[in-house]
Amino acid sequence: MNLDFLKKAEAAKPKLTVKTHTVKGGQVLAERETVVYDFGTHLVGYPKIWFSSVGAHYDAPALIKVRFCETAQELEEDTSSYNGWISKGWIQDEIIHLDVLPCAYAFKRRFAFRYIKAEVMATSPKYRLRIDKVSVKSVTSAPERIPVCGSSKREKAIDKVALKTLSECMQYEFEDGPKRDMRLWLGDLRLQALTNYQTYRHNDLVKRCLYLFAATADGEGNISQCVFTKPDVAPDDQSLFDYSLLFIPTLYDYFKETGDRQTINDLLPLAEKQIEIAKKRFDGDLIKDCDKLGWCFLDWSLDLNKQAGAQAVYIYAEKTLAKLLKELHRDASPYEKDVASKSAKAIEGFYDKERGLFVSGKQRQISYATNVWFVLAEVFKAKENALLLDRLQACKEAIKPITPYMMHHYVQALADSGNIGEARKVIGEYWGGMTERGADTFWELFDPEDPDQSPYGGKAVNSYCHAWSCTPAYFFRKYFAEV
Ligand code: RAM
Repeated sequence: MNLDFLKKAEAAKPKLTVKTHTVKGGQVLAERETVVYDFGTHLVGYPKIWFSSVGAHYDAPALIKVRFCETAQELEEDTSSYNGWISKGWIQDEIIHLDVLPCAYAFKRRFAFRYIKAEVMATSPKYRLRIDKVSVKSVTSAPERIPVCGSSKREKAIDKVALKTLSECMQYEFEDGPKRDMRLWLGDLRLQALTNYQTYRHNDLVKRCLYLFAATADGEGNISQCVFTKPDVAPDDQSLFDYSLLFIPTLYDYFKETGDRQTINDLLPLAEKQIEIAKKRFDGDLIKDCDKLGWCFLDWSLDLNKQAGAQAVYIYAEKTLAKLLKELHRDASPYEKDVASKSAKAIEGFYDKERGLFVSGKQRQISYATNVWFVLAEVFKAKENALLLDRLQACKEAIKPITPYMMHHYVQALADSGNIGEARKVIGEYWGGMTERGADTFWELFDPEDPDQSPYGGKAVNSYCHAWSCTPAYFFRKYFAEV
């Protein structure tokens, strides 16, 4: 652990703003009866419920099941049937005993929710349970309010939800999702930081997160995919090829925004290290494929082949590093040379001239992920890229994005290749698809063709307030000037 970097991260730790929200109770419930409280919007915080008994003196503990839901659909889900590959522990169901009545039960966990559903599992024939009041102390490190923008009702609704999504994920760190995983992930951080620069401008929080990744890099400079902060700061034991490389643009964007030379001087060597480490995955100038799920992320689609997309992310990151070095008046030529040879080899190895699209893996798979990253890497010029994206749109077999994370990159690719109109349309349709389904915050996954998607083997652990989906607030302010 680099203690100097850790110190700098801790010095930038924010204070949280706490707000109390209360809903009135008064409901009297017998066994097996339920009640739902709606707080009107998504909250991240610590709930408390006031209970009392009605009837004779209570003569047995009350047993209650309390469920916290980010969306109304979750209220009716059968969470007990979830058997996926990530922990059931994320499901926001609590079973509590009340031994003394009346009482105020304060939940120790922090929850992310709009709705609270309480179901009485047991009282006794002598008494019924009354819920007198429910309150929540919500927490965020985002400053109070940002005016909503957008030039239509739909855009305004999208922007409002995007701003809310980001502020809910702004805690002591930029969290990926306040329900799950409640921690700092590099790919998410990059998009949160971009949106933050256009909105809350809490730049010290970005700085803290950059130093947290840097402090926890291993002896060789491997940056982990995510960082734990409780009970102590610690890295995850895995890295993702693309996430580690995205440390470079995250640092570059931070520098462009703040001009903070000190942070750059501290972290630039680590940024350069990421290229050196990533290079080991290449055979000459072509990246080797790998069938291990999670060697490289790009998107949550489990069928996605990552080989070509990974090479594109490498080129993108190395180009950004070269740009940064030049701005600092340092020698970027070795990186520029490498970019040129890796780009030429990528065209030779992955570009299907007949189809006019990049393909990936032995199966020559076509996907949005692969092609979008080649557009972002600017392997071709903007005009050619615009045509490539047209062909991609027309290609029926292309694997589509299933996360707002990948969708963000698609919209960015459209904007970079000059098709602002289409970028805006995609935001309206995709993110609008979520607001029109009642989203208060944007979801981790959204596949309009399959709303029940989950890469985890069950929706019960899906997160419905997910950092990487907040970027319409960035696009609106950065690209759609008139809004
Ligand atoms: C999910 C996390 C996070 C993402 C990784 C790759 O489990 O929620 O948002 O960055 O996967």
